[in-house]
Amino acid sequence: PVIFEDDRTSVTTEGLKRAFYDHLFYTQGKFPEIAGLGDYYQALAHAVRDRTLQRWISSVADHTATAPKTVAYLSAEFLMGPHMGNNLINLGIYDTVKKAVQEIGLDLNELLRQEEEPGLGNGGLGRLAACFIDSLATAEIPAFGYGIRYEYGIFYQTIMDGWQVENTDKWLRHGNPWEIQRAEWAVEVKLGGHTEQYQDDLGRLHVRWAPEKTVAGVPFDSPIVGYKVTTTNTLRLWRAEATEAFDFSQFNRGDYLGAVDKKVTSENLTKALYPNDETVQGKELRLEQQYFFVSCSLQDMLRIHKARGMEPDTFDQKFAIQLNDTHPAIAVAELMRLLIDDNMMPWDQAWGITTRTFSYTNHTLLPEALERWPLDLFKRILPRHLEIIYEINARFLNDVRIKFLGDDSRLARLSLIDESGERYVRMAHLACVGSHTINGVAELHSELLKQDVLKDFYEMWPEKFTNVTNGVTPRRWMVLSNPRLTKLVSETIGEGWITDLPQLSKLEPHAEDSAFRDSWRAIKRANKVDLAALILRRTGVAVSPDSMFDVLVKRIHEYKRQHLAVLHIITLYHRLKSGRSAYTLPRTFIFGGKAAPGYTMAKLMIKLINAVGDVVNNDRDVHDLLKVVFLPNFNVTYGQCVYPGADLSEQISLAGKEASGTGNMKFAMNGALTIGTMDGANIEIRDQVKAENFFLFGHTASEVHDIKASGYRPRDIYEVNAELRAVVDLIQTGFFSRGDTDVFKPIVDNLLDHDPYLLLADYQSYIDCQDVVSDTYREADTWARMSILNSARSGKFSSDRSIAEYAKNIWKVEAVPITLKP
Ligand code: 26M
Repeated sequence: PVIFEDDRTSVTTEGLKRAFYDHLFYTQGKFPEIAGLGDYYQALAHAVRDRTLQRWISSVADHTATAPKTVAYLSAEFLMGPHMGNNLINLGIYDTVKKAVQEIGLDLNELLRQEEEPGLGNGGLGRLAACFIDSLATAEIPAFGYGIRYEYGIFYQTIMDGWQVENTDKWLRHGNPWEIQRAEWAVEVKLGGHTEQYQDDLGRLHVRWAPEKTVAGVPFDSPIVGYKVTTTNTLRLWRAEATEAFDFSQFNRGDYLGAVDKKVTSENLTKALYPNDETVQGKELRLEQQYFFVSCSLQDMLRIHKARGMEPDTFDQKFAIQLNDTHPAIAVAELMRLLIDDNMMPWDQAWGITTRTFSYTNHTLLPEALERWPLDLFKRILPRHLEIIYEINARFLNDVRIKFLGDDSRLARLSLIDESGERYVRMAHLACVGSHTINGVAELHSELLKQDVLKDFYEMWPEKFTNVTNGVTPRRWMVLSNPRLTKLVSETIGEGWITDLPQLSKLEPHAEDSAFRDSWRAIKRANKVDLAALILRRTGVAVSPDSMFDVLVKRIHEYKRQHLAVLHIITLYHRLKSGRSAYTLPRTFIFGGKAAPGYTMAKLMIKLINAVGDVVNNDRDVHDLLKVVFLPNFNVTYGQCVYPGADLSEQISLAGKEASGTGNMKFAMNGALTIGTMDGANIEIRDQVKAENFFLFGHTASEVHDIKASGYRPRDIYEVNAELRAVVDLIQTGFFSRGDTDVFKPIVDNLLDHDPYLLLADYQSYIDCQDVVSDTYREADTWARMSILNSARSGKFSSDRSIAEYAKNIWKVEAVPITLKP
């Protein structure tokens, strides 16, 4: 039933056109004649946001009235990507809006390109959070995403002379039409200072935290619309502001500029996203960011809980809180503080509630990514939380002592405090102790957690450990980004696959239908033409859609081994130069990804890719058979063009290092074949698509373990492998650096003398496998069959499946269908 239809709710072409002009005039304040593309985008965005509101408010009203158990996904990052296209898809109004916009004389794609994407994340972890909140809403599960409204998201990357240069990402420059500021639900967050004990009227002892300063947290809400359901959840991101009280006291002392200065300092808290992934530095501001958004979010949940007429003692029955890695792990101590100090709850009761509320997802096995805070820093910022952590630790270690009597080294290993040298608070330990469930993000990763990184915790509480393999949302990563494929698939098997991805298996028989294969290939070709246009626009390099598009896009990291792909490129180049061009399949190597600004080796890897590209792309002997491009500023928006246009997906991390990977899933869904190692979710992708449709190479995680244990000597491999030696020597002798033998020396020396990520050990296997890839690609029909089967068998990798598992096994939450309110 149409609830009430007016300029702000109508989804007819006429209604949408009216709404567009209305916002152009009343929101943008422009006549159509003088409005620009940016104004048109804003007008359309407001028209679309209006159409989310009926569902959004209805969802909030229903959730308030019936108080269902609600998920709170706590994440320091939400890498949302542009909202507009996704909202059009999920609202089911994409085609109508496209038509309305056309009738106005505009092109929807051009309008979509106007949106500055909210890049509030680094990579996989932040993007996973975005896919998960899409799937939560689609599953009609009441949920909040809680995070930080960074003013500057992940930096904007340009390439100058082959080097990465970072610029700030001013994503809020033109305002954010998708958010609503909720000043009325602002909260206060304390920082620093000291604690003191006091007695209440009944003579009971309590602790009071006298902070050095307070900051205000202001929520900014965006609607998260489920796909073709009424449920619309809230992404609530917190912005730090100066508290009124703080300003005022300064002002009264006559120090106006001092007050303004403090205001600026407070606001610095949510200024910028830390652009590191997988390595941590113990920066004070980062700890403040983490505590700030955690405290805001927990206070918010307690407010909602009380507003629904309930007491804190039922909190765990109404909220399931997921910790997205350890970044929000301070929540364990903060909930204890709120229950004990603010709600006067006894310790044991508070601890029961806390451990029944939290669950923790680990995303990494890399030791350098494990968060630990120097004790003195921690104490200076969060004195009360340190006391609480000491108490948690004392009780926990007592349990350990009883379970493993006499095992003192185990106590030291498990302690929440690292006392082996300088003292640290171990955040993963806090997360493990405070959670009822701990999960890894792919089968192998979850196994390695139990055997290695969290072994002692597994031995303490084996029942806490489980696996939830990651997934990605097919709405953004197929329907929105690959409309051509979506049309073909839906015409062939209906539309059920969009919310039930395993239905893609109905495509399998069509792999044997030559007309279907032709359509499939034509779609890939058209997507490659689009991708080639993007590459030309962004790099100036013309690439041919008739070449194989061989793609490696992800954060730049030594463990992800982008430089192994470079060794392959140089191998092919070297073969070509020695007159073997007849065997060379035309390939375009497409790289993209950001390096952490302080990660020198990763930045050098980018320079190497570009240096090799410069030589290869411009060498006439190559006859355009090989092209190497580095697409600058790889982000969600570019991903939407890259995954659909890829022939080959490179997933070449050292086995045992990539927790899961999620790009691998986006490629497979869109019909790319994978060349990959036995790492993360690659293993499960290969299980699904079957070995014969997957290009496997490299040592397994357990072989890697053995190689390292028996004293790995990479130089020995270099000495005996002539082709590898020629390749490394080309880099070493300055062939790609105009004779400069210094610039790439750190990479070469590292490979020959240390090679911690076993590039040389996996080199020959990789090259041989790539030769098989080339031979297979030449058999266009075989490739098309394999491509169809990859997509048809990717159903497991929908985030809908991941969310269903979390909901059933971890959160114990259910769907709550929403009725539209008049
Ligand atoms: C930590 C401290 C200070 C500053 C930044 C960080 C930090 C930020 C992001 C550390 C790690 C971060 O992300 C890690 C990440 O993205 N991990 C990836 O998670 C994906 C989703 O589970 C997996 O698919 C990838 O394999 C894993 O690398």
